[in-house]
Amino acid sequence: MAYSLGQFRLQAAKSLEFERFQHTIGVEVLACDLAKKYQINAEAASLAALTHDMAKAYSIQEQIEKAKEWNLIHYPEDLQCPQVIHGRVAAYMLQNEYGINDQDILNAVANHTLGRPGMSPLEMLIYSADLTEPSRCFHGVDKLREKLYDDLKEGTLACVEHTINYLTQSAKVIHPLTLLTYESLKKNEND
Ligand code: DGI
Ligand code: FE
Ligand code: FE
Repeated sequence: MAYSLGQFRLQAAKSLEFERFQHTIGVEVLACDLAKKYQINAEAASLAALTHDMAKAYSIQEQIEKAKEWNLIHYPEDLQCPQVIHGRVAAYMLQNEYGINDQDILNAVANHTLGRPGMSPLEMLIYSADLTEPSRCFHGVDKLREKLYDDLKEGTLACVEHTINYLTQSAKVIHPLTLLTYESLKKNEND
């Protein structure tokens, strides 16, 4: 690997606001712990965790401009709620500026906000650790963490359910990928 985990950690410390950096380290700690439990590559989990929010070093307007330039806008909702595109922007940068070619890592970063149907274990891990890392403190977060330690897929489904409830209660647009992710995990549960 051309860039070490230490370099990505340092870059996160330098480029992100302090709270965002703390969150990033929280995602790494939880993702690595869960990776050990579920026999997922811990180095891949660390790398994805450390870089998942790297595009947040840019303003939302800059994220939109980069996403347009790099053809990363796939749904009208991407521009209606542009806070959902920073994962794809980060994955593009990882591949094209940092030479990361592990598709599973790139997918985990790209899909950490919305998920996608048929997520891999690493993608589920980063999606869920992002929502439940130690510094997140919303009502019900402990229960979500417990579920994640019981069963990665069911825990991830509970995380998507939580997000849908939160978005509904705050009358926000639910992105089609959020719903497709939910349906995919639910179907899988019933298979
Ligand atoms: O980047 P983080 O703050 O660590 O977390 P994130 O990447 O999961 O989410 C970024 C934002 O995206 C957060 O405010 C929730 C929002 N979001 C996630 N799914 C949807 C969504 N917003 C809308 N409108 N619709 C969605 O389906
Ligand atoms: Fe994010
Ligand atoms: Fe995050």
